[in-house]
Amino acid sequence: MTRTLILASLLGATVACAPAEVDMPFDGDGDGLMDDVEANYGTLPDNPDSDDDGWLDGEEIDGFTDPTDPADHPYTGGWGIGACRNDVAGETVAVGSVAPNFEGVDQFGDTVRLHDFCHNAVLIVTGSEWCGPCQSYRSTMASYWADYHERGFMIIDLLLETADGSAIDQEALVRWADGHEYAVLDDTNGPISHQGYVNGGIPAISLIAPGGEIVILDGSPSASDIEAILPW
Ligand SMILES: [Ca+2]
Ligand SMILES: [Ca+2]
Ligand SMILES: [Ca+2]
Ligand SMILES: [Ca+2]
Repeated sequence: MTRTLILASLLGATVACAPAEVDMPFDGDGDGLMDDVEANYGTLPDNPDSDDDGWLDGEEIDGFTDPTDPADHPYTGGWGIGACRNDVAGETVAVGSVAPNFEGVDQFGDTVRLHDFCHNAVLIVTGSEWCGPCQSYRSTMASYWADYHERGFMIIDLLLETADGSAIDQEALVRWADGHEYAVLDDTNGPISHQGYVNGGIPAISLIAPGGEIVILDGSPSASDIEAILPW
């Protein structure tokens, strides 16, 4: 077959296939979800961000968040959410029990939920700005983060009070995070910490395994304690 004939037959094949392509799956709004599956998720095929929360419908499905709920979206902090987020049955705050879910506002203004990190080993640290040992412990957290973050390790740092003992605001969260990449949450008056995470002084440190079981409560988790439960 000559080159011209091959070309002609290729062109012919293209023309012959054209009518079928009308029914091919198509992502009309460019959000990563094909038109014909958007209905399955309750999203709109002509709107890339159906709930107007700033995250594309496809990004939300990939990130295990609800593309129809503006209060639920991937984290600005970039922390991955586990597919198991809604399957964790919280029990009580006690060693050997599955930690109940909690939520608090982070340094980016997002609401962070513990069970979103059901696939991670999670270090929970409670401190206050006025507390010297809490300030010192941040270098330990930074070290753990650098060593283990890539292996499924998460830190949730709960902040109770500012340096002068007043309530935490967004500025205080950003100041305390100081560029660190883990989550720092407003825990003014201790709605989270006082569920059982602080039983004496601060910093109070607990360790939760993937799946949500509390392995150390208000104790002194070591690097080897963390390594023993890293998911990957
Ligand atoms: Ca789409
Ligand atoms: Ca859409
Ligand atoms: Ca969205
Ligand atoms: Ca959403």
